Parts: sequence; C-alpha cells; structure tokens
Amino acid sequence: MNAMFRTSLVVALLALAACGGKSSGSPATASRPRPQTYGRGGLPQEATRTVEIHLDDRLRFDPGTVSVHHGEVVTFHVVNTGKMMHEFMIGGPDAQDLHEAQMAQMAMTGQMTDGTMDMSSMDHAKMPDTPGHRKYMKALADRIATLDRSAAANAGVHIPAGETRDLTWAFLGERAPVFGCHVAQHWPAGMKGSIVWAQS
Ligand SMILES: [Cu+2]
Repeated sequence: MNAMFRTSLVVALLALAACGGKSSGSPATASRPRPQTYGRGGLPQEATRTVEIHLDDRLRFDPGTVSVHHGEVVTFHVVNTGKMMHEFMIGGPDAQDLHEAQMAQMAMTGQMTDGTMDMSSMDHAKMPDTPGHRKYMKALADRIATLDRSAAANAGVHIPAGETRDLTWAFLGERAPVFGCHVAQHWPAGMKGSIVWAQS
C-alpha cells in the first residue's frame, strides 16, 4: 500500500464520517466530541415532528427555509425527485465548508464519480503529478485540517435518484444550522437551505 493510497483512504473515511452523522465511529470524533453549537444528530424516536423536503436536479431544496423551535427534535424526510444523486447535510457553516473541501479532495483523487462513492474506480495513474497539482492538494489538505478544528457537530445522508432518506436533528445548539448538498458543484451552485427559529 503506497502513501498516496493510504492518504486517499483516510480522506475517504473522514468524508464518510462527515456524511455518516449518527455513526460517529472515526477516531477524531471518538477522542474529541465536536461542539454542539448548531445542535447534534438525533434518534428517530426523539423526534416530535417530521418535515418533508424535496430536492431535485435544479439544485434547490423545497422548502429552502424551515422554521423550527429552539430545542425541537425534527426528522427530515428527504425526497429526491431528480435523476442524480443528492445529499442532505445539516450543520454549521464550518462543517459545511469542511465537507465541501473533503468532497473536492475526494473528487481530485478520483474517489467520487458524480457524487457516488466508488472506491473500486480509483485509478492512480490518472492523477496528474505536477508541482501545481501538488500545491493545490496541499492547500486543500491544510484547509481541511483548519476547518476540522473548528467544525461543530453535523450529519448528512446521500439520497440516490428517486429515493428517500430520513435524518433526525436535535436543535439544541445556540445557533441555527444550515443544510446543503455537496455533490460536486451543487453547493457553489446554491444547493443550500436555512433554518430559522420559530417565534413563540
Ligand atoms: Cu445535490
């Protein structure tokens, strides 16, 4: 196993942990719990309400803004009516940026093909090995390391075309999180939504 492959594998596992939410089995989360500034993942049985969210290939969530009461535990029933893979990830801005950078890193190392994790397709011969590429990858890795120190708790699910997934979030943090999709180019294209605190 060469060094590049090991690095790629670690990155894949980190991204999986970020995607996995409830299954927080990575050493990083085990040794240092993430701050719950924006809340935390919840169990389905804790939820008192279900909010249905539709998403599709126009790269928008419907609704794009969800109103919740502070302290509420909500299950999001996410319906993908599009023809491509999408994602529903909830967390603070740093967690979103971290996940975006991790997904970019995975795309650059050939581990992602249109949002679908495909470890079997890793082809290291395809990777450009130029000073410019190495500099970019180093900057990306540094950014990931920095964001990893500040990102609060988060959770996410990938939703294949035409399928639905549930994700439960406990809004116990002091701040309202945001949600988004980090399949390549979706987040920068505006595939994001917001949570607002319900008054009263
Ligand atoms: Cu998407």
